[in-house]
Amino acid sequence: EMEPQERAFQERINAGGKIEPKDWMPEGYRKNLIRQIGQHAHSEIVGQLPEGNWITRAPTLERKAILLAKVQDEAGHGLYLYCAAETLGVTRDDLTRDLLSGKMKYSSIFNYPTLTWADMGAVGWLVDGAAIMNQVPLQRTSYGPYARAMVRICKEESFHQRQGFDIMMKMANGTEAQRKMAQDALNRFWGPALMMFGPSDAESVHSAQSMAWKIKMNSNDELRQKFVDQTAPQAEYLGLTIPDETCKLNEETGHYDFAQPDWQEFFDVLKGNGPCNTERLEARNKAWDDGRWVREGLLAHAAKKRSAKMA
Ligand code: FAQ
Repeated sequence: EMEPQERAFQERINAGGKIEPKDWMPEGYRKNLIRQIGQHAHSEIVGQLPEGNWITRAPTLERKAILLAKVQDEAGHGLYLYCAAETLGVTRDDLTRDLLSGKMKYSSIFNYPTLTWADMGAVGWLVDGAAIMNQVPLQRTSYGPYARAMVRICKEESFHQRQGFDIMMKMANGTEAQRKMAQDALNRFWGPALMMFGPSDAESVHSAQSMAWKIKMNSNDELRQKFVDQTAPQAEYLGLTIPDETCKLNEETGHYDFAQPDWQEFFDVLKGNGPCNTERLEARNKAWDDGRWVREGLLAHAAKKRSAKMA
């Protein structure tokens, strides 16, 4: 039986109302949002690393400027999301500490290496493509600050997806070596991109409650299917082959059939055993340690200003 306060809260959500920071909310709602928004923010921050790896090696000045802008956008997304999480009573320092210690998760996808320039195409096309599929519905999520952060993030993600597809077009229609590189990138990123939507609905721990609270608007399997339906025709347009022989349009359902990714690999990556987990956490810890003098300098400057004002 729900308490009257909780019932009113649920009714407001059912009616499409927004919950704002100072409103009453169940502790579970607050905790679940901190978890999801925090992980989302960490994904944006760690997500800079695979592409940051190629900024110095982009093939032209134009490609370099575009990639640099895209990676900076991801940093910005992380910051809006940390701000959204802070409205729930955690600090950015708390969240950062839990990322750096490995206690909090970030998206599994960023634990895979980016081996060639074509990977910049595959990441933009598939990873940002999957991110948008998940984030467009989140613009209608019940928590106001999260929903509003999503509006701007989605605009930027659309540009990211387009720039990735543009790289894939160039590579797929380039020399034979370039076409092979594009196909190889698709082969490596297909499964991990499908994993971005989370485990199957049957295995998803949070989906039922998150959907009732509209923290999540769709189930993991629903969004994964939409992603395949959108992406399969794009692969065909590029003249590339999805590494799944069963991936075909099913005339009866109107959807593409597809094989499940390797879920054992997914759970291994979540446990910290993916190809780049250690490297990613080391890079973030090093950035935090190397930035200590900046934080200390800013704090010292603020303290000096405060005491000057008091004098
Ligand atoms: N990776 O019960 P569920 C981006 C965990 S886009 C790692 O189904 P939930 C943009 C899950 O946390 C990527 N962990 O979980 C970009 C839970 O563990 P916990 C970020 C995963 O939350 C592009 C457990 O498994 N986007 O960064 C993953 O209901 C290019 C059970 O799973 C978002 O975060 C995974 N793939 O559904 C940046 C979007 N999947 O916490 C740079 C918002 C599941 O109990 C370059 N988040 N887990 O220990 C969501 O929509 C949801 O959180 C899901 C997962 C759909 C990701």
